[in-house]
Amino acid sequence: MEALSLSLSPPMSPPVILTQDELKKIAAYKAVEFVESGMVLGLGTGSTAKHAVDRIGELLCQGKLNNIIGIPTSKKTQEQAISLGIPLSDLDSHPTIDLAIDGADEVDPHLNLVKGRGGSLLREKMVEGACKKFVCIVDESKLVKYLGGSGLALPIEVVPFCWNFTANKLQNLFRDSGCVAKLRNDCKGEPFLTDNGNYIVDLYLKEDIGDLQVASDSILRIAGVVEHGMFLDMATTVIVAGELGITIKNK
Ligand code: ABF
Repeated sequence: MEALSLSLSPPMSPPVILTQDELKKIAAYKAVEFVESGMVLGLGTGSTAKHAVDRIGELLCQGKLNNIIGIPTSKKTQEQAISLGIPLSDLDSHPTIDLAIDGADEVDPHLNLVKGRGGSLLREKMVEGACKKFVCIVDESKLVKYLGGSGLALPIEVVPFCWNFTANKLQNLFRDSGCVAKLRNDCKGEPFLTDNGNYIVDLYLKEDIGDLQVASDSILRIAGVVEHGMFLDMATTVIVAGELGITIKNK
C-alpha cells in the first residue's frame, strides 16, 4: 500500500482550521479529479459524497466534463443527481462502472471500511462491487485502528420479517465481543426503512471482532440478513482530508 501526503497550507503560513464539512469537501473535490469524460460513475451517498456529486454536476454544467453516466447508490443521491442534470442509469444497463466515489463511516489501516450508518449500504455495496476503481473519501475522524473501533455501530440490513430473531442471532454471533444489537429507528421512533424496504440492525461491538472475512461469512450465513456494512478489500483508493493536508492511500 502506498500513501501520498499533500499539505493544505502554504509553507510558513499559520495552520488553517477547517470544519469537518470543509474537510469532507476537500476530499470530495480531490476525488473528482479522477473523473474523466465518458465515464460511468458510481455516485455515493452521505454528506461527503454529496460534495462530489455537486462538483460533478458543476463540471458537467461548465462543459468541463461530458458524456458522464451516473449510477446512484440511493434514492436521495438519485434526486440530487437529477436536480443537477447528471444523466443516470442503473446496474442492469451498465454492469461495469469505471469509477465510484463514496464516503465511509470507518476506515482501517488496510483500507477496509464500515459503511451504512446512512442506511444505504446494500445499494452502495452493489454499485461499488461493480467498479473498476472505488475511491473512498473521508475526513480524518473516520480513521480507526480496527473496524468497530469508533464505538459506533456496524450496520446490518435485515428483512423486516421476524427481525428480532435475526437481531438475536447476530448478537449471539459476537457474544464474546460484548455485542449489543439494536433495531435502528427513524426520527419518529418507527423502524428506519432502507430504500429497499428493509430494516437496519446496528451491532455495537466492544472489542475487535478479529478475522473480518470470517465475521463477514458468518453474518451472511444468517437467514434474514440481506447485507452488512463491512466493505472488505473494496476501496482501491482512500482520500483522507485532515488539518495537515490530504493523504491519498492506494491499495
Ligand atoms: C455513506 O455515507 C456511507 O456508507 C456512510 O454510512 C456515510 C458516511 O457519511 P458522511 O459522508 O455523511 O460522513 O457513504
